[in-house]
Amino acid sequence: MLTVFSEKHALRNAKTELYGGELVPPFECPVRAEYVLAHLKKVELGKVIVADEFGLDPITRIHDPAFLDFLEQCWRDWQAEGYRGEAIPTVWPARGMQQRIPNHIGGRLGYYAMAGETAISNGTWEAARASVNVALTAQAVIKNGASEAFALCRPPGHHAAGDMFGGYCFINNAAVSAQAFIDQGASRVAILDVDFHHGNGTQAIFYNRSDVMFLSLHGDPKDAFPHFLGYEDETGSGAGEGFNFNYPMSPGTNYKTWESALDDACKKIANYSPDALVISLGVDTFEHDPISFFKLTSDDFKRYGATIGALKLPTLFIMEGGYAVDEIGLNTVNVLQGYEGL
Ligand code: Q9C
Ligand code: ZN
Repeated sequence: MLTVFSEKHALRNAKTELYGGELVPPFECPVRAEYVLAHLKKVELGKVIVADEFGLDPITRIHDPAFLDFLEQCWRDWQAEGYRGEAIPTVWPARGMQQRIPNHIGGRLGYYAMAGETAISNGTWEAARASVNVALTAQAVIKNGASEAFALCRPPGHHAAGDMFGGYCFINNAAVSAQAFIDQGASRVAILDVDFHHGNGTQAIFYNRSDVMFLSLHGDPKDAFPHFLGYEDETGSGAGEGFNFNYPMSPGTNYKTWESALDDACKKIANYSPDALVISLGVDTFEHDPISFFKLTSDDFKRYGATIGALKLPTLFIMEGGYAVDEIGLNTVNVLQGYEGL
């Protein structure tokens, strides 16, 4: 399988994440991508190519231009205030409050943020742009006839909505790629999100559409981030009714339970008969992930890769989460090798 990569991922190198009331080194860190790259080279998964530049047009098909301007300018505006730390929101337009976009960077941060753990700092915008270019390059490989490709994206994307960042995500790489398939003539695209966390951004983006089906297997929002989306009764709205499927699962969920959800999701995908399948591939379902509560083993990743491969659809794998960095290479590549029947 071909991999697309960009060294510019390393520009996303925040020093702080707000976690448990402390500022800690971010779980979503540069070595994640380096370890995945090292492991796929070690097992000779296939060629690695560098991302092309796609510009803003495919991104604005999904994201609000004012939101993109905010991401681009945020660090500069934050520094201009004279603040000494990284840009972290501390105020939100909560229930009963105005949904107007303020001038002050502190207000704009809160307006566009879905959560407070994700600091914006120097290079964040450039890395997020490189990440979506990685996804779009891999998407083009499939459009040009390949049956699969792996976009080694970093930073991840699935928590980012049209005008919202957070959960370590800024630009929704999976959504931009799915939209690119549609814009290039696909009638239907399915996005299967196997990251531990619910793909709230991707769900929100396609919630009222029937041309992009969204299915997510994740920690029950009652117990897991992002807490405020991802329930089973969220099935789509308007034209999108019946094209959104959530599989929330409890703390301690093992492969047997997780696999039944995957099998059900795969049946729905097969019935939908999409022109392309996008996998939001997070490996934070791993038993030793530091911030998650599923119990998948490294071998389980190979097993479910094979299940996805059995769909026999053009498949674009997009890297999302996974924070057990020592095993992130093995677990990610196991999915890709399982898919290839290895
Ligand atoms: N106690 C992705 O995997 N913090 N984002 C959760 C857990 C945010 C995860 C706190 C987790 C975001 C792409
Ligand atoms: Zn995740």
